[in-house]
Amino acid sequence: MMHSKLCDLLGIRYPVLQGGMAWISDGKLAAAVGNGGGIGFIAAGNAPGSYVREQIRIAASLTDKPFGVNIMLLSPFADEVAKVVVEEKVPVVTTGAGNPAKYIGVWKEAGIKVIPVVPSVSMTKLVTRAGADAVIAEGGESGGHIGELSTLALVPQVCDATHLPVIAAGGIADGRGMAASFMLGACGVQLGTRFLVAEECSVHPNYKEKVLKAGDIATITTGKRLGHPVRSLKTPFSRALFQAEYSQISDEELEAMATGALALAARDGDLKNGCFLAGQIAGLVNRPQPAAEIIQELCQEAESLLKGAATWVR
Ligand code: TUI
Repeated sequence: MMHSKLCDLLGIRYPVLQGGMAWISDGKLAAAVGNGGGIGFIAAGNAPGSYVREQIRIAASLTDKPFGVNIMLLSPFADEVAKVVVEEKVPVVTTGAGNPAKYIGVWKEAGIKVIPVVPSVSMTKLVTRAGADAVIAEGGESGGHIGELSTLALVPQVCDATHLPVIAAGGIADGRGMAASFMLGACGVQLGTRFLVAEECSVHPNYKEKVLKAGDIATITTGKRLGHPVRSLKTPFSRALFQAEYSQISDEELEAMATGALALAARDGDLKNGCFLAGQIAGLVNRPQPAAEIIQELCQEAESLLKGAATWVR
């Protein structure tokens, strides 16, 4: 059975995290992942504290296993959500899209385990000093807001920069990715794209269909000009946004073009105007499955690969 120090730190059976996906990962998905032995995360995204509180209560009603909240630090509601997780006694918080240092003290005092996403060695060192419990080294293969480095280059450099447990993310959707991550020094993995098609994921069916049909070069990165690159599936919208970045239009107009597109994809399944965030590994995700089955399959594959690895050595 796959087991690591991350399981002991978080009180979970398998070292598998479901990544926070704005507008997508809710209390129902987080509970299903928890019941399957991993740990699920409710994505706060750009939502207010009241939404996050509601989803926390839904998750708590569906599982007695631990679950967490992912806080997107660019959100105007980040301060509000930071208080909600304390009030609701959420056991684990992951953060993304920024530096969480100013919250870490309060969260630690409340007994919350803090796991920031780090896109670089410098952010790894900063959050290690600030008191984080573990880090998620997320490579640019991921869907959504991404950093510069690929997972293969980032994970070992992050492992060398901190004594904390490192969770690998970005481009992982099966046991091969999980086994490779452990070889790089990680003691856990975080998956987004594969959980997007979990049966318990309530995203619009068109979104799932797009992920299931995606091939290897189905994604595109936009937002570089505005300083926050975002990976999504190619659609008429994302191609137009990509082209607009290299045109004369102002940053404000560009920003306005992108606003609301995430909700159009996740809630309405709008194939023309929606922004369908997904990782480069979407091409490998071909089957909807219950969350528990995804976790089982992932860990069994990784285990047999790691056990067989000795055949490479004489
Ligand atoms: O956060 C994510 N992925 C996301 S967030 C999101 S919602 C969104 N909405 C509007 C604009 C942008 C995003 C969709 N996908 N992943 C974690 C992640 N964090 N990736 C990269 C980072 C990151 C980047 C910079 C973490 C820290 C950081 O620090 C920079 C600094 O120095 O403050």
